[in-house]
Amino acid sequence: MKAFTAAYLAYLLGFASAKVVKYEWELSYRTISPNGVSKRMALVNNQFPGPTMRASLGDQVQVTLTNNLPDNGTSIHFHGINQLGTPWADGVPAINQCPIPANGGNFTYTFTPDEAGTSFWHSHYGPQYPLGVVGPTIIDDPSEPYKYDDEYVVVVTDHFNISDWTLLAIDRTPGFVGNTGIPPRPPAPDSVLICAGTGGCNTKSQPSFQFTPGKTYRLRIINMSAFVGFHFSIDEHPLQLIGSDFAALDGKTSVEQLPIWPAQRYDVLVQAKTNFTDNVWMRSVTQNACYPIQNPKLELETRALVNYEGVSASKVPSSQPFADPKANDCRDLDLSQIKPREVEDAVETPDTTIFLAVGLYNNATARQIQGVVNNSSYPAYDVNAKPTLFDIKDGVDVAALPTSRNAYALHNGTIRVVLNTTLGPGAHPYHLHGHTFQVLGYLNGTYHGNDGLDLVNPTRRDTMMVPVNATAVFQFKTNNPGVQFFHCHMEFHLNEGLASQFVELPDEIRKLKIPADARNLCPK
Ligand SMILES: [Cu+2]
Repeated sequence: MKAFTAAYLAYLLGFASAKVVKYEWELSYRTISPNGVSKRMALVNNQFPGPTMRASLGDQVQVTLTNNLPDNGTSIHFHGINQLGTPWADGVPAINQCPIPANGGNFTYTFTPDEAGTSFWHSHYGPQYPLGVVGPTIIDDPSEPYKYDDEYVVVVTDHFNISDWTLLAIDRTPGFVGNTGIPPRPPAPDSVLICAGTGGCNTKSQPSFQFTPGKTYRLRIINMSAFVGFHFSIDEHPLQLIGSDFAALDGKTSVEQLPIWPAQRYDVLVQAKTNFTDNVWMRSVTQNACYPIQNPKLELETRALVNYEGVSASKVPSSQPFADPKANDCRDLDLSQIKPREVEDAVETPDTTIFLAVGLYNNATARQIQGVVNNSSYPAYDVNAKPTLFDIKDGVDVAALPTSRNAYALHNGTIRVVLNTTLGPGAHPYHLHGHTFQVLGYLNGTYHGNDGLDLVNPTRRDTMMVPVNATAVFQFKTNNPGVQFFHCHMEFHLNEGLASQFVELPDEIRKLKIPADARNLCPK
């Protein structure tokens, strides 16, 4: 899809100045209290959020992760990084890597980013990521189109007091709640947090972002939630949209309220006022109407301080929020508001169209909530299964994979996916690995070819909020041999089975040379 964009050309030309960027990360348990309640978390280098992985387009990144957990494997997925030519570094157990073993196992993720912007990395091993195995990713574009004076990483996330891995698995234990005939639900968040980047939530504190009058700030806003989405805003300061996920935007739209769903990122420019002698609130407001599971004790709004130079940080703002006409509608921004900077129209006639009906329901026989894709629930807890990538490389046909793997073969050409959520209640932040795709539309009715779709320079991103009772249509070109996980990014929905995988260009996968250290993670 991005094969001909300026960013990709810059990436190719950039090899002259490309660097090797190395990180040494260590995962271990540590007890911290991000919301004032003590919790044993799994942290990389003892930080929550974890270290920032930062590189430039064309750099080779080498992240060595040592797993010092005594009792669980792990894996890291660099969300949004396409892993072109390195599909074994995508970090999904049972899809494209075997877990890094407990008690000192290690693996070096080696890859070359091909898109710039803001993202994050996280464990893809069972429901491990809400335990803290998560941190920011920044990929710099040497020909960055936007000018700004300074930048901040702003992480918004939900937080759960439950600390034990098996308790997070509570909704996978078959049974009913009392005599209700309803299977157990996953826990609701206990808090929502704003964290000022790496280590920003190691202790409970109100984050503070410094503004100097007249300067322009780039905020890299990342939703690292396992479950909930937010409306983000800064009182009296509009947000100029310059990036959504790894797509640079045209910068023509400013918003007062920014809906941001799990795993989505927005880059915005904020103009600090001149002659301003006050502080204002930054707000992240939980969109609780989107979720059937709620905690009445959860404080829906969390705030951070925007502290103007020359004003005491202890001065409590009296600023008021913008009115919110879009409150709780559980939708992305209108697609017309997030147009990419580099124009690319959508192919009108895709080579392949895949129809997926997805949703959650109470399975009375299994006594579990199950997420299904075309009536098949994906076994996300099966972390030790042989990765599909290795099966395909070893000659297995896609058609011969177990049905529950929800595998679809993608061959050469333009792929259109029509994703329907009328099967069960709920809006789902759906993420595709390996591609920044074009979002052609969220339809209220049935899919009829190009009717109602936006084919003129449509939004590009890697995580879209598919509304309730809707049909999302998105499109991409196959160019990335590998096995691309496609799943709801609400961690519990993924673990309930709302996932499938695209085996992209299987004939090309068979020509890949998979490094021995990737193979060696698998049991002999
Ligand atoms: Cu979901």
